[in-house]
Amino acid sequence: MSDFRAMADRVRNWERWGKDDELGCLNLITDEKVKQGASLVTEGKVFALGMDFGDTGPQGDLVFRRNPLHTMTIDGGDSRSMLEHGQSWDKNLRLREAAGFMAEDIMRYNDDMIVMHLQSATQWDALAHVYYEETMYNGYPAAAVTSFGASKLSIDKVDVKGITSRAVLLDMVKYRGEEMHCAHGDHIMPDELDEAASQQGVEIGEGDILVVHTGWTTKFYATGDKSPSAGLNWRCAEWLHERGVAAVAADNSQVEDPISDLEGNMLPMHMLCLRDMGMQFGEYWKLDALAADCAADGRYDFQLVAPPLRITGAVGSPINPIALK
Ligand code: UVW
Repeated sequence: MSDFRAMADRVRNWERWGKDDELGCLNLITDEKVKQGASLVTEGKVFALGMDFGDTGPQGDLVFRRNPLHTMTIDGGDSRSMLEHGQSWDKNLRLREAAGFMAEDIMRYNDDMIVMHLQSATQWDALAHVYYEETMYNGYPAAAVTSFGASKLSIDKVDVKGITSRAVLLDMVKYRGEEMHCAHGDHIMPDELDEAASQQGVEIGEGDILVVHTGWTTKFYATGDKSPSAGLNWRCAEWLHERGVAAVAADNSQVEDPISDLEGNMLPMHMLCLRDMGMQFGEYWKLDALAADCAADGRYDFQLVAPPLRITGAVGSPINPIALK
């Protein structure tokens, strides 16, 4: 744990962008960086990186996170049976009557709703998502998150940044020569990130978003297997800090390996990145088509557009990130 503590001290960004800052490393995305990202769109290729939100999603039988529950609140059956019973299904009935329209309207509609864990599939973790020793990023107290939501570091605070920038994909499946995914337990180490970048001929610069392909979603869609793949080892936190990465995303469940090699610290990279550095995590991104295209054209950088939903006080947001080349 002493190595972890020492690294936490080295990478901590508290007050780097002011004592009231709630954006963290997204501050590194400058106007120039946004323009650089946009300049990478040269071919009109679009990759939607979101998984499906529904009962075929990646959640297993953990009680604290389930796949979304989607239900219809009105459909054709309702309007037919309401009309049969002399009721109007028309939500604008009073307005139409006030406007003098008395004839039954021909318009019909369907509505639906969803009940979901915001972290159940493709998502951003907000900086309020994790903490240790009762303190979150920039020194905000953990008590700023209550059952009413997060009054600090919630996901709706970061929408001012887009979130869009130049992004770089590091394909660890290709680098390791795996057929489908990087096996769980074999943590991805910082020197492998360097070697993969150099093999791909790409550099990671300040303000870039790093996207890591571990093959987890490829395996999930091919086999239905929800067990983990490898993730980044927590020592990669300093690698991200040194390069000025603005945010990191992966196709696995937690970016980092779900079993760390640190006793008493289940998710050390979450602690270092989200809490000490102020770096958001993107999880469950669907990267197989993008990775295949990058391998085919040899270009591993692109524009990423991944805005969170403005869910007030939320500690995460479902998203459908878009990569453009
Ligand atoms: C935790 O499990 C705390 O976080 P996530 O899976 O959203 O990264």
